[in-house]
Amino acid sequence: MDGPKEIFLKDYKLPDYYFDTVDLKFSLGEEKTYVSSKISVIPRVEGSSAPLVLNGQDLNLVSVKVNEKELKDGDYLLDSRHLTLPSPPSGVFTLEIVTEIYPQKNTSLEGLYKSSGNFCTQCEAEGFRKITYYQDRPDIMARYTCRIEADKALYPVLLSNGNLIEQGDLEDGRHYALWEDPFKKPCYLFALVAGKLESRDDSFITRAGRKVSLRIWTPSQDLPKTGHAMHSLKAAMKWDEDVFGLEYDLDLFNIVAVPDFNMGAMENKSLNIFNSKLVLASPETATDADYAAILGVIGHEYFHNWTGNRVTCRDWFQLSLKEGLTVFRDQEFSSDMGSRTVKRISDVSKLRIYQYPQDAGPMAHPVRPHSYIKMDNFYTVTVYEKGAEVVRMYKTLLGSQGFRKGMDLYFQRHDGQAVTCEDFFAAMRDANDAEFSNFLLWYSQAGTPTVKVTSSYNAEAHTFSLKFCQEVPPTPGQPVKEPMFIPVSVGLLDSTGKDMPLSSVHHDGTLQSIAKDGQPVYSTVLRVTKKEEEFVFADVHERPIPSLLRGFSAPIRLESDLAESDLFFLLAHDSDEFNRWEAGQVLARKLMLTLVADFQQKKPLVLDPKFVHGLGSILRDPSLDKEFIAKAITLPGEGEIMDMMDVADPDAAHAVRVFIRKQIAQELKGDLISTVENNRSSDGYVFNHDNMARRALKNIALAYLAALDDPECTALAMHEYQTATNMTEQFAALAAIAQNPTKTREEVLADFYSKWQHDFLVVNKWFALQAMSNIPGNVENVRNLLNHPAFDLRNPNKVYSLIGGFCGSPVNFHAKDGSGYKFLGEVVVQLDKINPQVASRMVSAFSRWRRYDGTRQNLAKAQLEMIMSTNGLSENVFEIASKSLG
Ligand code: 0A1
Ligand code: ZN
Repeated sequence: MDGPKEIFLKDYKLPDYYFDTVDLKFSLGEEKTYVSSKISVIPRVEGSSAPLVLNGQDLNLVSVKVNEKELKDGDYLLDSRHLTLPSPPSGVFTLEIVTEIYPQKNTSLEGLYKSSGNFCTQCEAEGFRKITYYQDRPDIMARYTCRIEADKALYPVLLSNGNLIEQGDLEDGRHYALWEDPFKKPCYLFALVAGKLESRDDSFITRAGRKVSLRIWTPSQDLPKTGHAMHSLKAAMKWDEDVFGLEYDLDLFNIVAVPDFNMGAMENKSLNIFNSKLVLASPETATDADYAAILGVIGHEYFHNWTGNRVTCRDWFQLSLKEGLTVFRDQEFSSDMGSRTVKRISDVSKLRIYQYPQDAGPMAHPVRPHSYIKMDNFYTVTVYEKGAEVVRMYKTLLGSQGFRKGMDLYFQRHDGQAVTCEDFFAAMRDANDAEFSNFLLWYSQAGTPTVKVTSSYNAEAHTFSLKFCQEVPPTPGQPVKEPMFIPVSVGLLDSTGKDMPLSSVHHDGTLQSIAKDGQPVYSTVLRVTKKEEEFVFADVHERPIPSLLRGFSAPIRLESDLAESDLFFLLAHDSDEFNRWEAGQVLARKLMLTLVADFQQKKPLVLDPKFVHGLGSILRDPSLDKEFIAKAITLPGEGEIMDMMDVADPDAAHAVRVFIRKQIAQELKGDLISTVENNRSSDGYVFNHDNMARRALKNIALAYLAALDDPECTALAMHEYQTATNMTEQFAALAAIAQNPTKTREEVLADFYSKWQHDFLVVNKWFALQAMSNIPGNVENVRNLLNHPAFDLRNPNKVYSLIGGFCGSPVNFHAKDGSGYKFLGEVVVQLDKINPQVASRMVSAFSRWRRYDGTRQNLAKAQLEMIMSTNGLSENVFEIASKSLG
């Protein structure tokens, strides 16, 4: 067998053949399934006789016909990955292929597979080739019909993309449905579902007055839990009309929830398939975080109808064209439905916790990668979240209206096409007559830029200078970088904490006016484009405190020369709420790093009272949003602190975090207790900002208190657990109690399981909570949970909860005896045989092994080597493991 092949962006070639129409027929069976496809093929260049190469994997070829004539063995070439017609007819021709497949044995969950007895598909990125031989690439856009035939009693519901145009009964208890999708699409957007499902039905009237039927399909017992998903869908449809002028384009929109799914959800044209976790919710079983995730992901998949489906990607390197843009759109949607500041804080935290480490490790890749072995490995936080930051920067630079003009032009130019990131850039530029060509570096250079800022005030000249110096670190394959185009949003605070009016700035030898229409502005976006650059504000009548990178205007690491007192000042006064939070985080990170050094030198740990005082005033400030307070009093995680150390020390980072939490709990105990008491639910669960904010604040206060592990606080946590009427508060109380290795912990965990064992989504939370625990020696407990009757390696959600959760524990995954690494190594090998995509996500936990001390390095490296030496390793795991070692 050939070794895994790397595919490069620079090798992209237009296809030799296009497909115009594709008629699919599925005959679904328990033993085998037949798939027939009839494709009208059009050569790109008239008269071309280039070979036609089709992708195929794990298929049994039954027959191939060209222009209705069956081909014999020698007329085509077949290998384990391709079916090639060496000399197809010149001109337009018809190609008919029949394959036999075995969905019931498909544990990879790509292609056609079974989940809880129902058939469903997952074709992105390259799963369609597991259904039939095809040019499995997104620039092949065709019009599809799909006829599904199956046993009527077992599979009463038959769904595919587009409109249902015919259905009826057949012999032997079978029936069929014929679907037609009027829109051209790439095969990754094809979907089929067949099963015993029922739907919650609703409708949406578009702004043009068209009625769209909305259906959410689940097994009947889950239907009551689909109300929030339906509400989210309708809100998303309305929002896209209001904000982007984008209307839904068919008369039917289906969502199907399945329990076995590798990712969150999939935007197949008019037939979105979702991981059940992102559809099903009730106050008793789902937390506020689940409700928020459902809102965001329902929005995300719906928004793909325009950004992804109507305009799609030319090739998989362009993935961020649809994903970065659609994440940006779902972030904005969620912001508009809740609190903009809190949403921004959550998104930036996610970027810092997951994307920055990726950008600094062996898997670092640009938002548009240059190469891949398995595309599945590039559905990453870089492509999604950093990609969304890149889209956000267009908006920051061009303003809301300019951004909208760019979007309009993008659709005007490219509706129905498969395009590139340059096409998006060009639409933004041309719609605004903008000049920002080196902005494209955001797509091609990996690594998080570091920007150092030094400030100085000239009291005589009344000028205030900001000097920027940027550095983009080397990443695999990119040793030297060019300076990036970085929008830095800035405001200047006066000594009372108010924003100063900004009138003009000296830059590049010219004095530029900032004021708009003669009116002063209070925040401006500086365009930092060089390695070193200075901006000098004029007419600044007192020494200001600069508020830099407001709203996190670029995905960079900012290092400023602000003094501790300046940060406390910003924390108390900045009109940019994001930066208030950020000032607190900068202070916390500095403090934690100092204490880590003390811990390593075995010095006694002492907490700076100014810090506790700062948190205390935030906690007590009635003018602040409660969810903002909850975010502001949450300490950076161990990961973020380890990220800032030369050699990551999980034990020190964890010990320091625990120490600070206990200290804060001790010193603010009275305030924290009243926070819990004053924020209990008075009536039923409502999913809106005020109620979520109240619960968030109550829950964090309880978590602090329970860290003290004293009888009073444990009793309080027990009381909250027992009296909770919703999962948000019940689970938070359980988690609070479970911090400490006590008998109460064991009892409450057992109680929770016995209450919820019938609900697999709740049981997954229970697995995750135990897996993530930092209780010493937890590896053994997690190992035992692998054999728990509710656990199953074939279900990705369970793996993400238990194995993924475990890898998030600084103490146990990184246990110095190597027991955590050994556990993960063994699981990855086992899992790879079942589901390579999920296995490769798990193996990524090893990728930053070089960040740790020598002992840990050797132990982790040994596991990676063991994995690499495994027979029959998948390409997915091979790519991550080999790049991690390389
Ligand atoms: N396009 C989907 C996510 C998705 C990607 C890959 C998958 O299989 C490898 C499945 C789903 C989204 O962005 O929602
Ligand atoms: Zn997406």
